Parts: sequence; C-alpha cells; structure tokens
Amino acid sequence: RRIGPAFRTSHPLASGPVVQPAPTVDGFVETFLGELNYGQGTLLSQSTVNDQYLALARTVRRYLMADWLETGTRRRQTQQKTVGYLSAEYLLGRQLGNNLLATNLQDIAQVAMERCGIDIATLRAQEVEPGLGNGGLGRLAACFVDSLATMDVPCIGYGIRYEYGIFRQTFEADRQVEVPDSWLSLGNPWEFPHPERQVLVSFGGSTETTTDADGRERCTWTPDWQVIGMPYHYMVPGHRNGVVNTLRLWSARATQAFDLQIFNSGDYAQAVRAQTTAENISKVLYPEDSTPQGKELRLQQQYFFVACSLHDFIDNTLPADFDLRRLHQRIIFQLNDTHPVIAIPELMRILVDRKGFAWDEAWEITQKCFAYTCHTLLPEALEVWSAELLGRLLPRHLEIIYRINEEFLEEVREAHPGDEMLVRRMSIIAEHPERAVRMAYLATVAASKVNGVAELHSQLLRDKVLPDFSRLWPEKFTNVTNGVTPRRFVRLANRRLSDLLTETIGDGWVTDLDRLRELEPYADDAGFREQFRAVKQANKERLTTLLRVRDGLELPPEAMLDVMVKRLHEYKRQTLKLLHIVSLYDDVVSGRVPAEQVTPRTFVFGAKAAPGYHLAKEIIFLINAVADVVNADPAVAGRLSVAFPANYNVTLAEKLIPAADLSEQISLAGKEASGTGNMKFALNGALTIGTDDGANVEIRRLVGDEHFFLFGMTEPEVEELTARGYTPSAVYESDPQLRSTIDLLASGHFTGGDRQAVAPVVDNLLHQDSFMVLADFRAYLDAQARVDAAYADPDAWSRSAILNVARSGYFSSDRSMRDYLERIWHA
Ligand code: B1H
Repeated sequence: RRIGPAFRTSHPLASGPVVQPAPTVDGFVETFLGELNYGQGTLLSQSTVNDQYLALARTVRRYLMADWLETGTRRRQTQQKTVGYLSAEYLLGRQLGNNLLATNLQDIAQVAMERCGIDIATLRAQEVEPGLGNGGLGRLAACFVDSLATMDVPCIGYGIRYEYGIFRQTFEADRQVEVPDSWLSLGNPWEFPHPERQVLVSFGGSTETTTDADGRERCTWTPDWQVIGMPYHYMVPGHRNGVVNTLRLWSARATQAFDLQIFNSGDYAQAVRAQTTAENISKVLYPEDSTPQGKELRLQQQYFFVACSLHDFIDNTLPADFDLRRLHQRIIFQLNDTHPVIAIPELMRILVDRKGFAWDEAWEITQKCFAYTCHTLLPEALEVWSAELLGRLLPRHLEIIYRINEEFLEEVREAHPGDEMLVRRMSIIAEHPERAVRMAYLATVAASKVNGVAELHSQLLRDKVLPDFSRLWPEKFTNVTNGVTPRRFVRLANRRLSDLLTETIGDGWVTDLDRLRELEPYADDAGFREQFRAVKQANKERLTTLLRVRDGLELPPEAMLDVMVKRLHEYKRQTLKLLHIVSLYDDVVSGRVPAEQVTPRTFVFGAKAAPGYHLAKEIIFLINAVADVVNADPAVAGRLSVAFPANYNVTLAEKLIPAADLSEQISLAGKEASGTGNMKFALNGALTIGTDDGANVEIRRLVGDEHFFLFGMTEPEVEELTARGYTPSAVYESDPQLRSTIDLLASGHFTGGDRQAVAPVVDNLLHQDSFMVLADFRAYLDAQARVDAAYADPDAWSRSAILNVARSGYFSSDRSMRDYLERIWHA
C-alpha cells in the first residue's frame, strides 16, 4: 500500500497541533500577504484580481485546516458509522463566501482586504462556481453535506470531479447557445489532489469461473482496459462548530500500462489518443436533468466513481484487519437516485470474488450497506441499461445482477405462487424492447430502505412506480422530505433578512431553523412589517443593479417581482407562465384593460435546457421573443417587464431568491418529485403560487392556505382527465381569453411576423400538451388575479410573507438529515 501514514513515530511534533493563523485583522493580513508572496509568487503591487482571489481563498483555507485534520483524526479514532453519500452531482455554488461564513471571518476578511486596498466584493466575483450538477438533485447533495458537517455527522461525499461542469448558457438571437464551463482554468484553490490515494478501475474483458480444491466456485474477471481514479478532496465545513468533513471527487487518469501497450506497438499518436479516451471519463457532466441518455460514457462515469469510492472506503479508510461482516456498522452508502446503483453489484463482486465471502453472506452484508433515494416519477427518467452494453463494459457485474435477479424472483414466486405475470413485472431484467437492467428495481431489491423526496412523491412512488415492491416489502419504503441549507440560502444569500431575524429572535435559527416560529407574533407588528418590506426592497434594488450590469436589463425596482427559476422542462410548465404574461399584455394592447389597472410586475425566468431537448429550447426562444416585445412596447411600459438573465446557476439564485415577491411552482400535479427552489423562496419571504405537487403540498400545509396561492388540477384529477382523454384543442376552443392569447402568440406578433418561429411551441400546446398547460390555464389566471388583489394590500402581503418565513423552518436540510438518520441510516 502506497498510502497510510508514512510517519508513525512518537516524535513530539508528529501529531502536534496545527499552527493556525490568528483570527484577527492583523493575522489575516499577514497570512494573505504570505499567500500572495509565497503561494502566488507575486507582490501586492503587482498582483492581479485572480492572484488576490487565490491568495484570499488559500488564506481562508488555512483557518479551516486545523479543524479538518482534527475532524479526520477524531473520525478515525471513534470509528463511528459514516454516511457514504454516493452522488454523480454536487452543485456546490461558490465556496469563498460560504467558508468565510462557516469560520466567522466575514468581517475580519473584509477589513483585512480594505487594509490592503482591495474591495472584497471584487474578489468574491472572481470565483467561478463549481457547477458539478444539473439542478435540484445536485444542489440537494450539496445541502446535505453542509447539514451533516453542521450536525457533526461523519460523512464522506463521493462524486466526480468533472473537468467541465454544467454548460454556461448564452443567448444568441434569443436562442440558447451552450459554452463549455472551464471552471478550473484560473486555478482551483479549494481542492487537494491526493495522487497517493489513487485507485485502479477496470472495464471490459471477460470472466471465467473455476472450481477450487474445496469445491467452491470462483470467478475471475480479466478486464481489457483500466483507468486510474485520482481523488481530490474538498473541505465541507460545519457552521462554526470546528467540524470539517470531506467531499472526495474522482478524476480519471490514464494508466501507464494503458499507454505503453499501444506505445510499444510504435504508434505514438495513438498512444496519446488512448490517454484521452481514459481521461474522457471525468471530462464533462451530462447536462440532462430528469431524462438520462443511455450513453456508454455515462455508464463508464457511473462505474468509475462508484468503484473508486467503494475501494477507497473498504481498502483505504477502514483499518487493514477490519472484519467486513461488520461493514454495515461502519458505513451506509446512500444512493442519490439510480446513477450510482452499479455500486450494488460492485460491492457483491468485492465481497465474493476478492474477499472470498459466500454469496448469501455477501448479499446479507450488501443489503445492509445501501439505501436508495428516488427523485422522480417520470417514467423516462428511470434509468435502464441495455444488457448488451452493461455486459460489454462490466461482464462480471452483469452476471452478478442476473444472479441477484434469479434469487429475488424465487422469493417472489414463493410469496405469490403461480403469478408469472407478477414475476415478469418485477424482474430486474426487462425483455422489451431489448434485454436491459432496470436500475431502480435493482436498487429497490438491494436497498435496506427506499425513499421518495416529499410526502406526495413517496406515496406515488409506492402506488404508481413501485407498487409490486411496496406490497412485497411495505416496511422498506419511507419518505424524507427534501430540505435546503439555511446557511447558504438565508444567512449568506440574504444578509439583510438574516440581520433582521437575528435582531428579532437571536441567531439560533441558523442551526435550528424551527426557531423561526418565534417570528410569528411579529407578523402583526406594523413596525416589523415595515422593516421586513425595507429588506425586500433593498434586495430588489440589489438585483436590479446586478441585472443592469450583468445583462444590460433595465427593470423598475418597485414592481412585484414574479420569479420562475428551475430547469426548463415541459412538466414544470414555463409555457403556462408565458401564457399568463401574453394574456396580460394582450388585455392591454387589445384595449380590454386600461394599463393603469395592471399591477406592475417584473417577470423573471432563469432556466437551462438540456442541449438535445429541442422543444425546451424552442420555449426558451419564445420567452426571449416575448420579453423583447413586451419590454419595448410603450403600451405596457412601467407595468409589465420580462427578464430572462442567461446562465441561471447557484450564484444567480442567491441574488434572485431574496428579491422575489412571488414564487412560481406550477408543475403539473404528480410530476415534480419535490422541488427545493419552492422552499428557498418561502424562507426568503416570497409567497408561492403553486399546484398541489411535490413539496408544495407540505409548504401550503405549514404556512396555511391563506398564505399560499393554490390552483390547478390535483394528481387524481390529472389521472382522471388522462383516462377520459385530454383534448387541448377543445380547451382552446372553449375559452375566449385562452384563444386570444394563443392566437396572439401564433400570429407572429412576438417574432417579427414569423409564424413559423412560434409553431413548435404553439402546435405542441394545441395538439399534444402532454403536461396539460391549457387545462390549468383558467385556474392559473384566476389565481394570479388573487395574487394581484393580495398585493394591493402591502400590509396583508407582508404579514403573509413573514408567516411564510416563520413557518418554513421545517424545510431546513438539517431536518432532512435528522429524518435520514432516524429512518434510514441509524448512524
Ligand atoms: C431530480 C433528477 C435527475 N429528479 C437524471 N431527477 C439526471 C435525473 O443527469 N441525469 O440523468 C439528473 C437529475 N433530478 C430532481 O431532484 C427532481 O426533479 C426535483 O423535484 C427534486 O426536488 C430534486 C431533489 O430531490
């Protein structure tokens, strides 16, 4: 073993305390200048903004290092059960601000930078956020590791260090254009490469089964190519508690053997190309949210990071003599959706082929070591890998999956003799349209627990997605409603609100969000409401300034800020929002409603579309086209404006959410597993207009019906309409306002007369409308009218907004972690 402490002596300095810089302005300045001089090799007078940013980041890192090392030592000593969070995505957001907050160095750093003649805001803006995720699922993983560190729960977050994260979105002629996100190009001060902890991962080849002298069958897998996994460690600091956990992200490197083979054949250029093939594995994040593409490279990514992680924990983290029969006492691997599910046959392979366990014993251990979180209800989002591909890439794993399935189906036959239909339905292996592995079924069979991410979702998961499984093993299924970290999404993103909260109820809420309840009485305090409104107004002004500088948008700072930010997906129904805007505009330009009667509103969209999702890209185009015309039309000037800042990401979310008055959560009921943006808005004092879907259900129950604008069909109503047969054109015919709205869109009014340009979206709405936008249009407009009426009374609105904040403490990811600990991890 190349790893392990090289220095195991009892030398007095061997494990001595780490020298930490003093948490004073002087100490900070000295460390910062040291980092500039010795780390960046420059002088303050010569340094660039990037030099200064890197030196500042490395300064903050120094304040975390002692705690990181101490946490590591403590974890090794106490041997507590660890959460191994397996996730293909971590959407971390910028690190500098978060780490300054965690170390309580915000003020010191600011003064220290001033003393050096530097505006710290400029340095903050220099950081490119690590966008190693697509949307909610990746951000959830980031919130969870934050909470676990804050709660001092041992956790290793395992994932992939993509060289390119989610693409940067730009607009050209109103259409989305993707630009590679080269987030590492200016240096990454937050990561620690550990080449000594690298791991070999095998692919391809064939297997052979032989029988030992003692009659035991043994399988050997002879792979035909390998890559090296090199870990990069990231600090995950708890909030001011001296705890720093680790995020371990894997990067793929070519092996020398791999190059040499080809190199020896004399083709140098081919040898170098082969290196690229290996390193492609961690090159880029697949930008598909909700609809995974069955691409070979993606399966390589999945196996790559999972194989590295299991090996890392079993062979490099546990003591060398550890008895693996007790593995479940030291680790629970939480599977973040199906993306890491190949870890299940991998652990079986390790136990049976490498460690010599009997199958049954290995299976018993494996079942106790995994739990599975499902994040979707969309059938197209449930990953399925063709047996051909899986067998070609991971022949041994496919054999193991077949055996797991055989034994599982025996169990089904025993429980339900004679029901071969049931056996076929539950099989991990689908036979049509081709033989393929249903990863969600594999996860469900192997896992000790299966959870959905909001109450409604967990119910539908049991009833609609995995009904046979939930009948067979009712106790296996549970719910853990998602949550968000109040550190990043309130304390950091909304400093003004945070200060007001802390002045009013103390600062305990940052790590105990239920304390926000203490705010309730202040909803009736006119003075407090005034202060609360001033916070919102200041946040709006900050946003208006940002969008002016960042996107050249000119927005009125006084209007109601109506925000819909999330991935672009038909089921989320950005088109419903668009129809609302067009109908308001139509009312005015057609003269039906005088402009003065329209509540001034600024509509803000933020959304990336998967590059191959054509209809989603057409919707983006149409939103931009409508924005251009509405913003330029004097008929609605000062009343309606539409902003679609490009490249919505965590950084922009932190600016947008605190400024919002109205949060749009308008998915078709039964489609959004949870949503987490909905929670962030409520916690920042926006009111929600939403359907009865995902976590909206719980938000509404907690904040109260009177403080939530509910509309639209319920999930059973959607089912019923589907069964009856839904005809969107009939809805169009029957509602004059809808007709007028769609006709205006279709006329080419927003596209310089080009009717062709709007046809993809309009035709789809009229003739397909898979997510029933037209069916909910009337209810949505009525609800929006209620929003206008409510907004007209600022005191009543502020009261509702304050109650939204006060009653949303439940949506802290700290609470989610407590639920996982209690219901699933028992750690
Ligand atoms: C969610 C995904 C997802 N559900 C496939 N599923 C992906 C699926 O790269 N892929 O192939 C990526 C992501 N993401 C979201 O998870 C849900 O839609 C939200 O409702 C939920 O709030 C979030 C966190 O649970």
